[in-house]
Amino acid sequence: MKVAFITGITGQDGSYLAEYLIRKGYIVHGLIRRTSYMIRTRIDHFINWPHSKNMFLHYGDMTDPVSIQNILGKVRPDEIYNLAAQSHVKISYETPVYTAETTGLGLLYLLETVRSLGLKSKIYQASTSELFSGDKSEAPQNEATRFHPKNPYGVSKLYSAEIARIYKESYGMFIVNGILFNHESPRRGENFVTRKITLDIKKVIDGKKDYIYLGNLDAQRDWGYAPEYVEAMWMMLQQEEPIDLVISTGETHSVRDFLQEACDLAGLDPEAIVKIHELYKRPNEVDYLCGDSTKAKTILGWAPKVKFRELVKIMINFELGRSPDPYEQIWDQNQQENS
Ligand code: NAP
Ligand code: F7E
Repeated sequence: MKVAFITGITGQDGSYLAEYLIRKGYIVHGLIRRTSYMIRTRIDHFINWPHSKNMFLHYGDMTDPVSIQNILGKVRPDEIYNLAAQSHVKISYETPVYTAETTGLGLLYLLETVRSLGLKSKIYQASTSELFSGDKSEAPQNEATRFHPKNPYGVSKLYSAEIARIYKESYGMFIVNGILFNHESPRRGENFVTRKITLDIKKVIDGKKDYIYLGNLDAQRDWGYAPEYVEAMWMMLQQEEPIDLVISTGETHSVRDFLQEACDLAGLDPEAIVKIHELYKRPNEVDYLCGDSTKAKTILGWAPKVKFRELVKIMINFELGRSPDPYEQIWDQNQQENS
């Protein structure tokens, strides 16, 4: 049985990835943080901690190298997925140092530990389309597009992407940067724009809120479905060589488009329920992201099934209690098609 270690296991991607790997027969170890209120909603349904036979959780923190050393020394994983991050762009302006430590330096602690212990673990680093400038003239963005981050989160991710490359080239370690564009799901954090919209639509329908307050509706994003993106993470670690790849849908839509589509599905008029508030605007914006995943299609055979309209439908239908999150069906379909 292969052993995987996931940082960020309580997050959107970490929770799907853990389920995906357990279904594949892995033993999964995850890093969790001490919190005053023990709530791990995204993983509660499939773990029976601490009694589960193939799933283990360890207390630690990406800013505490001792905790990383102790865990990796015990677990000695075949595969490491570094998904832990302060991942909110707007909040990275308010906590720039913490963001740099967790999202940037955290990977360095991990890489140094793997190197000094002499582990042969393959390492996946959660890189991002926030490495790009978002200038429309540079789209569609691919592996050759220049990096020019616009915010403290993006530059922290640039540090981790570059230190990953440096350790790969200097020490011959297997480390890949998955340059993933935005990916969403019913498990998306509640203050990212897609989930905020779908959650607030439900609150408006239930009479718990009169308005949805949003920031810049003109930003354009390439939004995919998170369960398909964790499949790409796993595929990248099954290759003979570590190759950095862009993972995206190739379609781009504005926040306004997402809002309109979600409201249409819920039978609401966005004009009547949305107000713009400065609080949700950023000091600088990444205007236009649209990824080109041709290389991932060629090397991994990966291509997303769920595009924009289907994604909005999945999120709204889940929020309004119309249908469950279909991630297991999508994984089964993709597996059948790939075998
Ligand atoms: P998420 O939902 O915000 O999850 C972040 C995870 O990191 C959580 O498990 C969180 O733990 C953990 N974490 C945060 N700070 C930590 C620290 N100091 N020590 C240990 N754990 C810490 O993020 P996501 O959407 O799943 O994204 C996964 C990764 O992919 C992130 O690195 C993100 O930056 C990157 N990424 C995401 C996207 C996207 O569209 N989702 C696109 C490209 C790249 P708690 O639960 O305790 O807070
Ligand atoms: O914003 C605009 C906002 O916070 C999307 C992270 O997973 O993807 C994510 O970063 C757009 C931006 O995601 C609100 O200005 C308008 O243009 O959902 P978001 P993000 O900043 O694109 C990348 C790939 C990552 O790597 C990150 O970790 O929506 N927007 N009004 C708003 N955004 C938020 N959050 N809230 C609003 O009210």
